[in-house]
Amino acid sequence: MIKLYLDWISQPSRAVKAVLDILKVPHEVKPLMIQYNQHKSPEFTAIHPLQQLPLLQDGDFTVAESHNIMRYIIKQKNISTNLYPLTDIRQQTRIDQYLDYHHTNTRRCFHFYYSVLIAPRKGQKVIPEVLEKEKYDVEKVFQYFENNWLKGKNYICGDQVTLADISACSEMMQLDMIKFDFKKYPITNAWLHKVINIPELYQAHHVAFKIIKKQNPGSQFLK
Ligand SMILES: N[C@@H](CCC(=O)N[C@@H](CS)C(=O)NCC(=O)O)C(=O)O
Repeated sequence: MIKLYLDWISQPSRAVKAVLDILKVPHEVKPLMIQYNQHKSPEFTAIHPLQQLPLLQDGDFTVAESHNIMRYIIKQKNISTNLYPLTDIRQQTRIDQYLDYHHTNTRRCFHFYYSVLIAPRKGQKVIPEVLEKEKYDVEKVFQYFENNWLKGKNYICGDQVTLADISACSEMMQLDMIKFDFKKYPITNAWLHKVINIPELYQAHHVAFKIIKKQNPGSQFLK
């Protein structure tokens, strides 16, 4: 049985979990909590020296990096899905284009969330200029979604939900914990509602929503 190591608070972990559930791939969840350094245990380090989540183990084969894990599952099991259509090279390339962009752009949401919510809790000093820059970077990503990725389209890569939407939505939802004003970006906000309401993705956010409920009880995404 495939094993998926994850932390429910981790954005890429939630995205992979949702994809496995959407595709109905049997797997066993191995939850680890980064806040308690469980990903740094000797046992986990032996499997994944980079000590990062998510991680997938398929027998004796270990697969790291969320986007890589998603594509591995689809290719390895030869699954026919609009999430990443194996027979349409152009659509695959569009999806990969977003997934590559994600790491150095959308992922910046994490840095801003961390500085606002986590760093102060850990007693780490947040430099105001750095925070300002992180906020600016996130706003730039949202502007790019509004004016490019989602312009005139239902989803990032066209009319169908793909891995791109799942990964992006999971990352952006973290900002709901710090009361980010999504409504400033109406196209992106409407798209976020569509994507997060995919039942498997909503379910993968069950722990995230507990935090959102506490930090941002007025959240538009709570049910
Ligand atoms: N590019 C990686 C990012 C993985 C990543 O940054 N995971 C974080 C949690 S969201 C982690 O494991 N952090 C623990 C650490 O770096 O100590 C992916 O997409 O899987």
